[in-house]
Amino acid sequence: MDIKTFLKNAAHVKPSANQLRFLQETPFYAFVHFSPNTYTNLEWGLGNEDPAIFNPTELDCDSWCEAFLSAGMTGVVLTAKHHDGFCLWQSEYTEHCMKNSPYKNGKGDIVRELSDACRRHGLKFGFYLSPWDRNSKYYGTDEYNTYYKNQLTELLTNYGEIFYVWFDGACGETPDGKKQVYDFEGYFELIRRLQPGTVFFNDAGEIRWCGNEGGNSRFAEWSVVPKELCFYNKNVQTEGSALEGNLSGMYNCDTDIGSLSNILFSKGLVFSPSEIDMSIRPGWFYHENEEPHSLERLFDTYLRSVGGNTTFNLNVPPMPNGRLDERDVERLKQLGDKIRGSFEHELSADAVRSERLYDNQAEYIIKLPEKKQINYIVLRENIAKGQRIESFKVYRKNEHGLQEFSTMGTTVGNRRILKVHFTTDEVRIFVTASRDTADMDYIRLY
Ligand code: FUL
Repeated sequence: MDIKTFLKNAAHVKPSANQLRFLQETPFYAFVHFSPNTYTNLEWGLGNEDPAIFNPTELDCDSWCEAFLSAGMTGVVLTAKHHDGFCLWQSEYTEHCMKNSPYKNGKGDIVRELSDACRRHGLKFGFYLSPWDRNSKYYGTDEYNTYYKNQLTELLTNYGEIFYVWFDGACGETPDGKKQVYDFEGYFELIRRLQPGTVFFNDAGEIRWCGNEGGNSRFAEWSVVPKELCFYNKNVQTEGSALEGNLSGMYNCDTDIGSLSNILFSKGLVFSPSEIDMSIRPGWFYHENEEPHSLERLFDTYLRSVGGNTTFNLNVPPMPNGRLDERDVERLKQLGDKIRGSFEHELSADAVRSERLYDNQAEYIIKLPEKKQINYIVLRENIAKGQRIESFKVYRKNEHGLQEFSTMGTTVGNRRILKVHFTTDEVRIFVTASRDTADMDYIRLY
């Protein structure tokens, strides 16, 4: 296929209805790591922990939800089972679960408590079910896949609508060296059947890992990526360019995934947006001696994730008593206040926008009725039709005429937030390169 056709096709790779809803409704959500690790001060439990240690005597999931809402989050993802294999619900398939915790005399069900609380607060609920299981006697054999699917079925059928299932890729060995071959295709097929509206996270999934756990973002983040990289996403929408190449050695930690120079060698393209996952503290689980990250760091990560064409999954680990640490609650509230405060005054509401569209370039002119100080520019492409913009420049009018601001912008996609600082009554966004005619959903000035 010639390059022009390839480019045109790449510009029309579209999200599924589930992905689009996910991106629009849950750009920012909470991760909750809670397991026997909370009581042993570990990050990776061994699987031989006594279920009796798990006893969150003051658990109050409503207060978790209030804290998440105060940050502006719209969903919650709970570690229903981490690598230690302990299940936070009443599983029929193992004794290593809430049945043997003193909490509520063995009748406790944290998945139930949290999913109910989420519904009461208008938050979406999803879960993490670790495929790596250091407790299960089946681990390392075919039977384990059946065990895992049984647990997946319990979670997908007993707790109402699930917006997201987070599949960790970790795959450890048993003490005698057995490694599990995960039947991911089978797991995803089960989700499709039992909860057709769910989106799944996996290194090679419908939502993919950004490649680090420190909140780092890419210079240019594309949701349209080689199918070789997201091979569990079956929604392949274009053929490859037929150029001789091999991208299968690429990994999602690579700094550049979706750029033209890479996708030109792909065998086909899929729509798989990335998620930034990080913890509010250094560890995923609660450790008393750790402090939450600074507001500046979290807000900056928010701008580069939600405002950098990825979603933001921010972990907030409960304490052994089942409550959130006051320091984290306070930080979440500060973060929410900062986000709300930054995007409170939309200055472009009464602006006049005009546009000049060329083949693969475009110019958007936003004229304000009077001069205003602008701190943020937020752009969104009409992502339902695909991701197209490769690069853009920002100009603002001042007494010297139109002046270019700052460095070149890269991708836009679902949302690009630019931090600026100038006073003007006219802003121009010049799309310098696009894979097809740009289709800007909105440009907002704050
Ligand atoms: C990793 C796990 O090993 C960590 O414990 C944590 O759950 C993180 C979100 O994913 O792969």
